[in-house]
Amino acid sequence: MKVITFGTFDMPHIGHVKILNRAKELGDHLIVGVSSDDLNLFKKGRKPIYSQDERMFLINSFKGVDQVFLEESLELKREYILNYKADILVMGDDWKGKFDEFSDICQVVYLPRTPSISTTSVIEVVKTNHFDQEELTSQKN
Ligand code: C2G
Repeated sequence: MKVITFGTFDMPHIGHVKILNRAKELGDHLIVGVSSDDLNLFKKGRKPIYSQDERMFLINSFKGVDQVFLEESLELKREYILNYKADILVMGDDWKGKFDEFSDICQVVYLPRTPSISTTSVIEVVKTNHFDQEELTSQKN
């Protein structure tokens, strides 16, 4: 069974690893569409911290991942599913209901998101810690 999933996977974290592992458990071949830098600019209004080449390289290095490709448009999901002959589409449940239209060509499964972790929250922690560090340094001087 071939499983396909999509995502930005910027600064990969435990939530990403968990959904990839759980997606792999549903079949024997895992294909990951990594969204392009331009698609993210359009989707989230900013480019990811890691470039698309770095993100594809990182995701391809994960044990359970068999194949990666660049997701260049949200409108091409049906074509990607058909081209890669996927039997199952897996997404986190923040996308619940959004891909039900593809249930005519594959099984659509939404898995629960890992709580309390996101790329955005990691960026915030890094920013805050940087600020604290600056405060500490200025207090010392
Ligand atoms: N995810 C998760 N738990 C988290 C964070 C993310 O399970 N704490 C899942 C998301 O639900 C998604 C996958 O990890 O299925 C990738 O998440 P993102 O990198 O945030 O990708 P996203 O921007 O949702 O892109 O075509 C769809 C898009 O490309 C999906």
